[in-house]
Amino acid sequence: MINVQKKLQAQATSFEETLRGYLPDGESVVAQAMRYSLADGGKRIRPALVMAFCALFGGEAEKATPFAVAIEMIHCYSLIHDDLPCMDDDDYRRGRLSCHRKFGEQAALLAGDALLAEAFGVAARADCMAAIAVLARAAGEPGMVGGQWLDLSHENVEMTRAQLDEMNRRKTGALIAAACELGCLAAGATVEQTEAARRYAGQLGLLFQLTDDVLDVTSASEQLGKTAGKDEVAGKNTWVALLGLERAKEAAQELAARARTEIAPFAGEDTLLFCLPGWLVGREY
Ligand code: GRG
Repeated sequence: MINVQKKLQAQATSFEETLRGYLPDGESVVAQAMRYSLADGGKRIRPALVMAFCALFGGEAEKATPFAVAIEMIHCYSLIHDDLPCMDDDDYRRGRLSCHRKFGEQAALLAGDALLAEAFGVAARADCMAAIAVLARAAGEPGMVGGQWLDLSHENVEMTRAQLDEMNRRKTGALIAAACELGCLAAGATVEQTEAARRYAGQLGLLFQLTDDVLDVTSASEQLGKTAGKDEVAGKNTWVALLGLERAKEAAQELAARARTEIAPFAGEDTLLFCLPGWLVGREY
């Protein structure tokens, strides 16, 4: 069994080295806010997925790098906007002040917008139109933005399990699925390989949000680096609200098992892709 946490941390350190070459170098407050939100912290799971799928299917790391950077830029933009007062309104992110608390709402909104634009510029360097389409769909209304709207528009309105799945598949799962698919594109994976990656990503995306919901209830703010216990206060639809804590934890095990089953024909038991679902079930941050 590999040590997933150690591997993710080592990959995050190496990715942050790469990311330095892509940071905006402007002096404006917006550029400072972009650097602040991109530069430090974060588990960097989405770039790790891009690189892992590229390697799994025999691609070269250099081909996947622009996609890894682009997807992390989109993720960081989403965190900036998610923390704004008109969204989920949080003062902390990754253990420090959220972007708008540090730089003001106007600069934070624009930093998020600029990161989204920059992400497409970086991805375009790989000269792959299919990748641009994957990113656009995952980030936009069919994906993350649409999922965020379902979340915000259903505060204090109870969802069914199907609606909860749909929200999570779009809000959190779409970007995770795009990361896996971009790795496949960078490697020139076959249709069969790409379809397996999509099925794995489908389980992983749901699992990722499920464990995020559990941590909101079970962890302290210091551990999470953001304010804990907010979901219930805000009347959010979460796995914990729908199933209760214990059943939610069981569902996490089920999703992890399904993700492993999907990837097992391609990735050995000592790989990050095989071990990541199990690590997510027990993650502490
Ligand atoms: C377009 C105005 C406007 C807003 C959009 C897109 C959006 C706002 C919000 C995105 C939804 C969102 C933030 C979903 C949560 C996904 C999630 C679990 C994030 C945490 O990801 P981690 O744990 O974070 O990977 P780190 O800090 O490790 O990178």
